[in-house]
Amino acid sequence: KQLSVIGVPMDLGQMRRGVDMGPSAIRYAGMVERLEQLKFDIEDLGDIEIPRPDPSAADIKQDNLRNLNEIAEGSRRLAKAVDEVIENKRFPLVLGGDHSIAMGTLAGVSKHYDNLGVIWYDAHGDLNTADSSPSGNIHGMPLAVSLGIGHEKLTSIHDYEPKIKPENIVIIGARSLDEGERVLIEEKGIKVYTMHEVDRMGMTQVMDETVSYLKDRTDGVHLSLDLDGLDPNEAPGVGTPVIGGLSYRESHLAMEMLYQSGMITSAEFVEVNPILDEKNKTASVAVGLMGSLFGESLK
Ligand code: DIR
Ligand code: MN
Ligand code: MN
Ligand code: MN
Repeated sequence: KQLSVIGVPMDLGQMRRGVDMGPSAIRYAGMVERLEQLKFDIEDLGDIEIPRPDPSAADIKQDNLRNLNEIAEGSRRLAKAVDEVIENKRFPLVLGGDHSIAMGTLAGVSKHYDNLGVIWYDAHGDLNTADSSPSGNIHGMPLAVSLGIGHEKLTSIHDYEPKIKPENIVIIGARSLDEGERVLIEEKGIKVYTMHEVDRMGMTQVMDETVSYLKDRTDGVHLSLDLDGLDPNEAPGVGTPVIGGLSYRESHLAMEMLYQSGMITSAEFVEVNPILDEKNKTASVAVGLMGSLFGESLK
């Protein structure tokens, strides 16, 4: 299998500095070596250049959309790069950076599918708009934007919209949803496995259902994995930790079952912040999860 890695040193979608070093932290944790052991032909395309915001305007919010223009431009560049990787028949593996980058990733990926599925592994729904957002942070909005809901500068990235359909989304690990996000989930009929369902059903059933749900209706599935989906004890290096999260073992099981399904056609690992981390633990967890996603533990 041929795999292309793209780093996105983006930290403008939220308030904590340091998440722009996520791609370096993940590489330093041994990603390439780990995946090469699985006989991947892996090329690292390096990092996308992210525009620097005007320092005098650094925390001015435009319509409750902090750093809107810079994030839109960075996302356009990412979309282009991801599009090209798929054009070359390679698997795109994107390293964040904050979760706002998913707008660019999905823009580049979904062009190639009629019905792209999305697994959103996250403590949050990332379904806010400028109107519903309590923070003005765009990393809380990429899933809504990809549905075509949000500022036109974001929904129009890569010149088409929407990128995805609500019935092709599965959110796993949610435990911090804002009011507007709950309304959107209900209204659009988005499938969500909160921590309540994971606790009651167990990860095995959650993933069995997720795989059979997406198998019937999609022609490709993107995994967008926010490390804050995991419990902060296992993944402390994230900007918005929420207690009571998915365990290390549950997460490995989920990745192993996705590997067995054979359905994942692109992936991204986001929100790793080495400044908030303990000895690069969170990046190491990310690399371990990549190992399972790409078939490591079944060899
Ligand atoms: C919150 C936090 N819902 C917001 N979102 C985060 O600012 O919109 N997403 N942290 O990963
Ligand atoms: Mn997120
Ligand atoms: Mn499409
Ligand atoms: Mn999150």
